[in-house]
Amino acid sequence: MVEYGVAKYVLPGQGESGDHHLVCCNRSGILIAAIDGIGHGEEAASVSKTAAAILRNSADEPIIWLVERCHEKLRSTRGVVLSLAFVEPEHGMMTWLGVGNVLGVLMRSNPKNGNPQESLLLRAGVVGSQLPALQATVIPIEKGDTLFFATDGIRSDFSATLSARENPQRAADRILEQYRSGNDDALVLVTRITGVHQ
Ligand SMILES: [Mn+2]
Repeated sequence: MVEYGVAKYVLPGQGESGDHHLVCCNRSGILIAAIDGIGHGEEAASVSKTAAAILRNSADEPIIWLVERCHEKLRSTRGVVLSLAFVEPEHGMMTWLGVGNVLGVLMRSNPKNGNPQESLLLRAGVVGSQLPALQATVIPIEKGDTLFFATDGIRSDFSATLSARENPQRAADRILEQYRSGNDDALVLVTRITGVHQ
């Protein structure tokens, strides 16, 4: 139902990345997340892994509930910023939501109104310390539509070069190579919707 690729950059001198991703199937769809633990190094990695585990363990819940749950569980930590999407192939719908600055872009495989690109509305805040009012957006999706998530170790102008045709893993590798800032961990997650029942 989806095909995805991921590329990661770990800041030199750090043992592991503070950025994590999740692509996980549940009964009604696919939960997709990119998470950036505040700061970098081991502590950031541990917080973002905790967030990923919370999402995975409750993947059947609505995404607003999931973010609230992460917020409660991460209160004693430095927190994370994250973007989440829930794809429902059965209904041809995607719900997405972002807190902080993990950029989200959807590239349409078959743009009908001339604009192939939609951007995720991000709300300023940190999950675990400053949760904004949460509002998720629901948009229709079609086969071939491709979702890009990139943490802030990737320069935001990456969105000018996206295509719904490029192989997801190749796209993730290319974006990381061309747009990583080099002074932060970086993660690019590219997910293509390969099937929608309509
Ligand atoms: Mn970062």
